[in-house]
Amino acid sequence: MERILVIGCSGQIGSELTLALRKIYGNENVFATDIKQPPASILESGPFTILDVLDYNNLMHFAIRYKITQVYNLAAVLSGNAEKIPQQAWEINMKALMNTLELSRDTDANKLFWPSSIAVFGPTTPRYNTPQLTVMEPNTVYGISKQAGERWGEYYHKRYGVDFRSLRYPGLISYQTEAGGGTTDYAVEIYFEAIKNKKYTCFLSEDTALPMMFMDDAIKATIDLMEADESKLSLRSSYNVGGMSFTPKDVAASIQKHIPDFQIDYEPDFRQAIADSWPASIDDSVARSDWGLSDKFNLDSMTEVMLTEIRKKLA
Ligand code: AKB
Repeated sequence: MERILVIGCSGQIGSELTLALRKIYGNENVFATDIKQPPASILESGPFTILDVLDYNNLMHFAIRYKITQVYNLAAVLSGNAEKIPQQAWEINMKALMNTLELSRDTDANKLFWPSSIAVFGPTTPRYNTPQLTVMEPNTVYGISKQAGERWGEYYHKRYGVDFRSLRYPGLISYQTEAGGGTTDYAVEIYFEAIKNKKYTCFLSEDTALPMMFMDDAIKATIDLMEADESKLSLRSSYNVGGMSFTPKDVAASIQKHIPDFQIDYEPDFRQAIADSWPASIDDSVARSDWGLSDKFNLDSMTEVMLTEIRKKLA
């Protein structure tokens, strides 16, 4: 019987992943935790505890007390916010990871999921169809922490047998919980603003292509990776996940198919330099052949779901 700890259940990924895990493993077996209150759907469907991943003693006592066997550690300061507080972001991102690696080594919570990101790549990386193995010289504090984290995960797997699994998420797009502090956030905000005000000022320039994925596909990929037979995993750093690739101009055109008078203008800020250092598209063939990564949504099918669901939510 699996007993799962989700750290960061109130965030963009956590709020949806927790519910998906509860459907599979049973509400009472998925322990949602965060330092802030989660949405009602999480509070009402199963256990929730305020827990700070940076407090190792508490974390360890929690895992032992509830006989945790798997951990999803989703706590992180994202790329845009991290550039405002580089030292703190480094400390938080690395300590959160190291505490869960130690937890997996010290207790029965041996299986650990930790999200990496396309931010591990940098300006010297091939920009199109970026391969799994390539030059990686990230120049953002978030990217440096994700790259170091991948190395630590692989190290704990080889040295201590921790069942570390990870995906390099592209920008994730969802209608449930808004993104917080990332460079790809525009691709979520644009849908909310299209419905609320029929206009959006984008903080990236119109031709900035980035890899993106609809949340349903990301949740499925995450659970598929965690459920994959160990023998199928040829790498224990982190798998490239491509999803789709589009620019702000492409999303605007996709929205205009449903809201013809939607308007967009562009005022690039400091996040433009971050986006310019990241890949435009990703080669995820290793994940596809190792454990069967597959995704369903393209830009137009995602736009349809986003607009329909946000309308319902705001009604
Ligand atoms: C961010 O923009 O910081 C994140 C990411 C791509 O990891 N969404």
